[in-house]
Amino acid sequence: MTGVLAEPAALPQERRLVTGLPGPRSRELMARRAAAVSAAVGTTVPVFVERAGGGVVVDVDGNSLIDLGSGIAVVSVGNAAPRVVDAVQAQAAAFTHTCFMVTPYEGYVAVCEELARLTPGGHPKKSALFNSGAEAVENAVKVARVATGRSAVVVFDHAYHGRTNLTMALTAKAMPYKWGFGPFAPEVYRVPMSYPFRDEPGLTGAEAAARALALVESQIGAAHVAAVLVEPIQGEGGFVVPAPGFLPALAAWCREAGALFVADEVQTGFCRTGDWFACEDEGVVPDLVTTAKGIAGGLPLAGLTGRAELMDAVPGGGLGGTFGGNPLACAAALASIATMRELDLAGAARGIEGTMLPRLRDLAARHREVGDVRGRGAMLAVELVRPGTREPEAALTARIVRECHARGVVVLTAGTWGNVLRFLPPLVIGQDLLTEALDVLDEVFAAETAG
Ligand code: PLZ
Repeated sequence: MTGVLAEPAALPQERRLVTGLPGPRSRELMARRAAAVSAAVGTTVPVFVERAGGGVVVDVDGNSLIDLGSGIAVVSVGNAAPRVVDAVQAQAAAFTHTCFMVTPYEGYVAVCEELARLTPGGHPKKSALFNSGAEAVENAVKVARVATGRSAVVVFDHAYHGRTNLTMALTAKAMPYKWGFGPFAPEVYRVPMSYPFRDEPGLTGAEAAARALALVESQIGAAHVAAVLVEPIQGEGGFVVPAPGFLPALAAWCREAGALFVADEVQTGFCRTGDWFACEDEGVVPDLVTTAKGIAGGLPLAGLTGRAELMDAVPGGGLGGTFGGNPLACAAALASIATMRELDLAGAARGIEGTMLPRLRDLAARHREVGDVRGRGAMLAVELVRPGTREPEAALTARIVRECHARGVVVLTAGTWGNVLRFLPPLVIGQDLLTEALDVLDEVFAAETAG
């Protein structure tokens, strides 16, 4: 595994701190930010970026941080990946926008062809392109309702699907995503997720599915369900990996009930979990798949892909948007997908798991605050608890994250209780950087759990 092909040549792949973080220029910019940007928009790391590439983010003070976040699972091919840069530059010089609904262009079609090839299942598929994950999920619900003539949507505890009105309704966590923003869209029903660390020990995936589906049948009625919508591995919810058998059981129930099985692969898709899509791990074939994030190397693009007859059920003109499938974003997606193939980034994700998982398990063996280590590919997490319990340890999580940032490693949190440290390195990160980041994590754990 090497990141060489995908790094801008001039950007050294190293952790280098030349000021305290944030440095003086970042502090100045943070002050301007505070004056001009809504306080409602959060900041994970208070350093301003000047360049980024491979596995590092370089700030305006010249500090180089190791990136274990990928801008929330987006720059899987690396930041400013050479093929993406070339493709976007060429496209920008040719034309930047016509609106696909006004005068179409090939890039949009080519992305939809790739989505048909790459998403699970050999059936005829069609796609529509959008700007954000939330928009793709909204459109999945629109298609599911028209195609089935039903209205109910089933979602899960800890789910995250976006911040628009409908996707807030689909998202579980109130603070900060939904706080005060209601009323929310109706006909959304939440049932328990398979969450092995927190379920009763030994509960199988099939049993967890039966627990959820019993509620669906008694409280909605199978005949009213348009869609069961699930993240194959939950993202913002804390990298919750359902027990084996859970997703297949949901998909089987949907087939039986005439409901659509919708996989939200916005965070898990495009090689992140070691396959093109996380559903492949158990051979699950969704009726509809949503994609975004990693699809286009950092340009905003999202897709909804599904069985051709479902995607064609909506009347002409029923799906769209001014910017959806923007030509720059499509060029970036085609270049990103080519890069994923060329560098075998699914294999790279499995390699990252091979490096990280033993180290995280070793961390768990030394620190009883680590209650669970989980994830797949380059989507890994540790859940922190009060030793000997399953009580969430959000304060310790926040301290560890802050200290990792101070030492030049970008890590993110997740989880309903904010007690999950999640790791989403670019798939092109070099082995040395990854190992160094894990060393920093070890040091920080030792420092923050001492005494
Ligand atoms: N579905 C599974 O993970 C986005 C959100 C960050 P958008 N997750 C990151 C934040 O705090 O806003 C996400 C996801 C899954 C849908 C979405 C929504 O994707 O591109 O952010 O709209």
